[in-house]
Amino acid sequence: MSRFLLIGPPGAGKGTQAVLLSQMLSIPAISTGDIFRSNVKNETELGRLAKAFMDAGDNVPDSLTNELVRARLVEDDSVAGFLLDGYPRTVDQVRELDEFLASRDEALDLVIELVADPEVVIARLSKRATEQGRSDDTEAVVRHRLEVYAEQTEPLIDIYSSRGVLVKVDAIGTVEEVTARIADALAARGISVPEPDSAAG
Ligand code: B4P
Repeated sequence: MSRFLLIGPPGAGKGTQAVLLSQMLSIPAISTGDIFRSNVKNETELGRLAKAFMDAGDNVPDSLTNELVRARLVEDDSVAGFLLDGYPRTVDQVRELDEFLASRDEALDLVIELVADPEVVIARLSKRATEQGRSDDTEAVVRHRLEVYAEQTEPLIDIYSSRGVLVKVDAIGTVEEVTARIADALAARGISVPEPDSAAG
């Protein structure tokens, strides 16, 4: 079992936890947000197309997103497993991912939902705005991102829940506390997670 998805509202800690879990589980973390940000930074054609959507807090169109995830998932390091962070986040993206994984006789093993109160995530992202200056972390844009999450991504929770692969994890607490809760949730499903120190060695 090593095909995972981290899902949750903006600021719930997906990116933060994905980096830690990827090290602990020795699988790549694949973040569509990071891929888009790197394309924006490097001024590629994809970055040029994605930037306006990201700055407004809207999802980048599925036509741009699906293709890049497919390309990433066929890379050698993803064959044995992966941790998706922020993809899929629309019902169409679920369909696309299902089709792709089915073509390899695979499916997601576990979907980890990070549950966080909107006011907490707004506070976290406002802090990040002052630290990193991300253009989509202003309060107005964050509120819009939360609406987009509620409309377009929350329906995925029911989809994965009905498949019996969803686990909910409380994302309020320190980063270490949340990581420990995820590790417990994985352990409860028979997936052992080495301690960060032993995974690093
Ligand atoms: P993402 O990069 O996915 O942005 P995000 O939802 O804010 O998550 P992120 O990983 O950055 O933040 P995290 O919660 O870890 O997407 C950005 C944009 O890209 C989207 O709006 C969209 O335009 C586009 N996009 C991405 N994927 C797409 C897709 N599949 N389809 C269409 N469009 C797509 O952390 C937030 C902050 O909280 C951090 O500063 C962190 O330090 C802090 N934090 C984390 N855990 C904490 C804790 N326990 N306590 C205190 N602070 C914590």
